[in-house]
Amino acid sequence: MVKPRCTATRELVRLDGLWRFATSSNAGPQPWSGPLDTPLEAAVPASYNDLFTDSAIRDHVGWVWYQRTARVPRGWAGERVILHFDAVTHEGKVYVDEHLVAEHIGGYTPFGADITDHVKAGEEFRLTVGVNNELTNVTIPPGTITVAQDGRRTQKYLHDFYNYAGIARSVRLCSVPSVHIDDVTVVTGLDGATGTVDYSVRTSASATVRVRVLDADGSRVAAAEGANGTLRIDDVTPWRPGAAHLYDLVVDIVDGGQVTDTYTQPFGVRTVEIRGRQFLINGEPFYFTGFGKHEDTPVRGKGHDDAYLVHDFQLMEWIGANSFRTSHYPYAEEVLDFADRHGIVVIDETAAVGLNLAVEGGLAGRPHKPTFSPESFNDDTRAAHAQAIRELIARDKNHPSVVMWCIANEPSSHEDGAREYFEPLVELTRELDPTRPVSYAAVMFATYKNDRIADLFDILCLNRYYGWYVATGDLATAETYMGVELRGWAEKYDKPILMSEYGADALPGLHSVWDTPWTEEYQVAYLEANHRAFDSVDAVVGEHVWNFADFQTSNGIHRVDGNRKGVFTRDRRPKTAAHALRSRWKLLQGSKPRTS
Ligand code: GCB
Repeated sequence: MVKPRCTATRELVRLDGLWRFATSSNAGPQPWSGPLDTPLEAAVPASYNDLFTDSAIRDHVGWVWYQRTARVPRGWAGERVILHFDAVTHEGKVYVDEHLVAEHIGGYTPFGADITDHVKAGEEFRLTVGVNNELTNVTIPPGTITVAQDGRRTQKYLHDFYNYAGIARSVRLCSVPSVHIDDVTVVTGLDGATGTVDYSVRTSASATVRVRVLDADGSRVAAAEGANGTLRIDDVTPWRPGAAHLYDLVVDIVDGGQVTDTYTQPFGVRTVEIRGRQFLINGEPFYFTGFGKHEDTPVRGKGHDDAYLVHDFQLMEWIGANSFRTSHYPYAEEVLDFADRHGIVVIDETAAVGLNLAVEGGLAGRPHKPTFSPESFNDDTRAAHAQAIRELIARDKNHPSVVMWCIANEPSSHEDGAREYFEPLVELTRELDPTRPVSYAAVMFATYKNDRIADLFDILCLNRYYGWYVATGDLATAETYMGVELRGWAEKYDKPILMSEYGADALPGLHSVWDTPWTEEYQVAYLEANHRAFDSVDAVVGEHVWNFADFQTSNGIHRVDGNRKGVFTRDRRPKTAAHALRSRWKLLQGSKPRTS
């Protein structure tokens, strides 16, 4: 499925705006069978949780219903009509009038439905969408539902961000010709000054395919006929971090001299490679500076917002960040398109966060149930995880900004069963995309001594909180621990190491002359101590601070209106640490600091 685009043969109608809304308790037994009888309206795109003042809606566990009417443009007679959802979190059921037209599980990847047989050009239809936020041991991410003593259903999950749900990204009605382009894949290489572009096009029926490559000024730089092939671009301008350059691959289906479908796929020419302990982009060593982020803003929750998109990228540029990780789920496609156009490097993550029963037990010092077992995370969990990987790569394979896949955050990789669980998933990822390195972000309980899966991956991504969860308030010890650990991983695995998380909470306005956790000064000193350790180890190829901005979590005694490890506040104001990071990163400019 290609991303919906308006082209000479395809049109789009956006269905964003206000939709009627009700939780299952107020929606009647068959909410799709007629107009939803409700006083509430919800914004799309947005998570629904923070829109209303009623905590019964915010904390609702189960189905909610959205409804609106839509009209098929009268000019679409004879075309296929497709409904496209960028994300319905976590499970969606779509009805056109009384007909169930799509079901999808997985809250951060797109899906569509061909509704041609249920609608007529020029006429209106009723569109009802059921959205379910339930997380179980076989969903990605996982969670559990319990029933409280008073009968309320409540949800627990193993990840540290609020379980926002709803229609968080755009909904579109699209027209496509009956014989159409279904999928386009582009893989690029560099051969001296020439760019190579291996392309492959899938069509809905057998058809004659023509392709051409246009440079940014519209000039044609290569062309070919056939559904697969290799194009060569002489004097290519590569896509580089900080200096994006995009070409367009224009794909046409031609029938009797007429173009019957046309689709434009932007791409950049660049290579990614791991050589020894280095991470190379276009053959040059790259040092990552940036953040683990979240899609999280006041009121909208995880709803995509172009204004925050622009502002967040401005702040990243201001601070000298050249990259970020889509922790802990695939972000809206608009974010990756923007990164492509602005030369920001992306580590693209699945929503497999929380495959770990050791974290809670470990922090409380309690024994825990085995993480990988038939009762907890089992073959069905792995099947859901495999599907999440397939959908992520299918959606994001053509983005030059995406330089690596991260298939899980903090799984219990030191436990029995971890290797059996992960080996087939790593194989699957490599099969689907042999061109990008594969990683996972390792939890602190998985050390270089006991981790069981690191050798399966291309690079070591470490989440470490020395000076915060460990050696709290003692930065000298934290620095020593960090250095020892880094040297341990580097010697054992001889692979590059990316610090994929390190960070300390800070409450803006809280100050101290001593090393006092939660103060702005402590956040700065914490980062400096960690940086000294990173700079002393050659294998470290980058640093992603946790987190770009404060974000909402479920309630907990370690959280003060959410997680406060942001370098920016939730409304994107800089804490003192932002200025300190800026001084360091503006000097680095994508190169490793030269020390010893
Ligand atoms: C982690 C997790 C991240 C949390 C963070 C924290 O290791 O990967 O999701 O938010 O720690 O602040 O505890």
